[in-house]
Amino acid sequence: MRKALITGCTGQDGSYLTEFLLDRGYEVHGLKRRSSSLNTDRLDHIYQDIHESGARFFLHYADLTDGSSLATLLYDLRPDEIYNLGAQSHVKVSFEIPEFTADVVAIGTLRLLEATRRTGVKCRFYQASSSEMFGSAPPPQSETTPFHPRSPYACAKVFGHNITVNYRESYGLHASSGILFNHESPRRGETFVTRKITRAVAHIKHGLQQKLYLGNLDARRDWGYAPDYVRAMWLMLQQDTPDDFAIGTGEAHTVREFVELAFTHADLDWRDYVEVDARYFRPAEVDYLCADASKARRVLGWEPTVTFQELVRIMVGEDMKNVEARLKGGTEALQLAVTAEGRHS
Ligand code: NAP
Ligand code: F7E
Repeated sequence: MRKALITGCTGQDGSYLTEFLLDRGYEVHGLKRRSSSLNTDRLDHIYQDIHESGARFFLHYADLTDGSSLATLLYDLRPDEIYNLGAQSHVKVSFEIPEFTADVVAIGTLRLLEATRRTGVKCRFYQASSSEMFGSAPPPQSETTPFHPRSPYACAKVFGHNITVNYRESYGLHASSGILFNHESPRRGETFVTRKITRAVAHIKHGLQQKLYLGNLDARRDWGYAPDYVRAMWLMLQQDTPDDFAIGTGEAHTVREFVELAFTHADLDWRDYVEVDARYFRPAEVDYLCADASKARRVLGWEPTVTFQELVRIMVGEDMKNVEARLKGGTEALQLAVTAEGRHS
């Protein structure tokens, strides 16, 4: 049985990747960091009681800011594949906590690579690089586009990317970087723009919210569907030769277009509800990201399966259902959470 270790297991991508690997028969070990309240909501539905025979999903306390915890985990588990998804991943927040962001995103990656090298574990390594690294470089962006990062987060990701390439070249590590463009889902963090919009649509439709305050409506992003993107991560580690791949749909839309479509799904006119609040502007913006993912199509055979229109529909639909379930005071979600508490110590 192949064994995978995922940092950032409790995040959007980590939860989809866990499902994807369990479906393929892997034993999956997730790194979770200590928090004062439960932080495993996205994994509750796949929780397996470790006391039951046949359990293939395990969570371990560790932290990308704690090198010894990473080395211990690697030494004990000896995984075949490592997926480094852990990050302070919010671009705007990275301007407010730049040192922490760099510590987790840049040095955290180095700590994990170094732990891999020092423990001598023979494994394949995936680095979650980001289209934010391209920053102000004009679209379309591909693996060969020069980086021009525009935030502490993006600068830290450039370091994480370069150090991954360096460990590949210096030590022969099978290390690949996925330069992923924005990818979203109903599990997207609530403060990223897409989820902020789709939640607001559901709240407004049910009379729970009056206004939606947003920042720059003119920014263009290449938005895809997260489950498609975790498949690309896995495909990269199945190649004989490690390499870097840009992953995106090749289609960009403005934030305004996302807003308009999301409100239309709920039969609402966005102009009645959306206001611009400069608080959400960034000190430096990334105006236009759009992927040239032709290398991934050619080498990995990767294609996105969900269009922009479908993505918006899926996200609005799920947030509508969430609100309706909460309004009905259903017990199903509560039951899941209670069952999952067994994993916390
Ligand atoms: P996310 O939902 O924000 O998840 C981030 C994960 O990192 C969470 O599990 C978080 O744990 C964990 N984490 C944060 N600080 C940590 C630390 N000090 N030590 C260990 N783990 C830590 O992010 P995502 O959208 O799934 O993205 C996954 C990765 O891909 C990230 O590296 C992100 O930067 C990168 N990326 C994302 C996109 C995108 O569009 N989604 C595009 C390109 C690249 P908690 O749950 O405890 O907070
Ligand atoms: O912003 C604009 C904002 O925060 C998208 C992360 O996963 O993808 C993500 O980074 C755009 C920006 O994502 C609001 O100014 C307007 O232009 O959803 P976002 P991001 O910054 O593109 C990359 C690839 C990553 O790697 C990151 O980890 O939307 N925008 N109004 C807003 N953004 C937010 N968050 N909130 C607003 O109110």
